[in-house]
Amino acid sequence: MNFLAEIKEAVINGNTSKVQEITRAALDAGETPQTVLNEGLIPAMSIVGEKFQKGEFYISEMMISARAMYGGLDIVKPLLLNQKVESKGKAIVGTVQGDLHDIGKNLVCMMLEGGGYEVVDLGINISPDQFVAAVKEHKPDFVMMSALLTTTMAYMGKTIKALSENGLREQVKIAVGGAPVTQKFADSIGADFFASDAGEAVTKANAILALK
Ligand code: B1M
Repeated sequence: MNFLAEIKEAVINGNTSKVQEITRAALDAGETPQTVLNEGLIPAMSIVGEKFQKGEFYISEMMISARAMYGGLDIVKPLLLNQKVESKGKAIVGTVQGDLHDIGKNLVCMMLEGGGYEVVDLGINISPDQFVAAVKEHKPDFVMMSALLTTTMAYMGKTIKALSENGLREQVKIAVGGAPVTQKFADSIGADFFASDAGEAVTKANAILALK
């Protein structure tokens, strides 16, 4: 079995120490941190989701796998952040109200930091009012929202509405993402852009800044 397949298996099995051991071995053998992340750690969580959907995994097992993924992330994160360049702009990032999923949101924060952005991570279960307060306090260039549940996606639109009602909409560029989110949905709620993954959140933010 190759390293990436072994990482996936260890994440699925929720074996944090094994994930860390193989992640280190993979990096020592010359795999890049991006490959370990994008072809090992992230796809493992998709398989975990499929198992949950099929009834093969309970929530407790999803949580244990998430913890194991974080074990690998702890190792690759400093390597990805080493590629840091000068500060480009500020982004506030949060998972929307009612939603507790944070892995994708944390990856977005990590890639933004690695891409030279100042990041204010609001955390999970962030209400429209909390986003509004954060925009007033931090005056960011970007507001980035993550949602993993079809039921919580609606809070993205509610947050944009709340920003408009508070006269803040034109001060920020708003980006949305997360597994159930699509370009069509982003357009329907009036977001400035949709990013399908954390890397795209950075490249699209860069493109917007270049236009300013
Ligand atoms: Co949950 N969960 N979960 N879960 N969970 C999903 C999302 C689900 C698809 C599983 C399934 O049924 N197949 C399903 C949602 C169904 C739906 O609504 N369509 C689901 C469910 C139902 C639930 C509960 C309701 C289960 C229950 O209680 N009955 C519950 C809800 C809790 C809540 O939030 N209120 C729940 C709970 C949990 C755990 C707590 C156990 C755990 C989360 C742990 C944590 O985050 N710390 C968990 C997990 C781990 C998952 C799966 C298995 C994995 C999610 C993940 O981390 N993926 C997930 C299945 C799946 O997604 N296939 C599932 C890896 C991550 C890197 O991907 O977050 O998509 P993702 O991020 C990507 C992109 O989407 C993008 O970048 C990342 C890649 O670079 N991206 C952005 C994300 N946010 C972005 C923001 C941006 C840009 C890009 O801003 C611009």
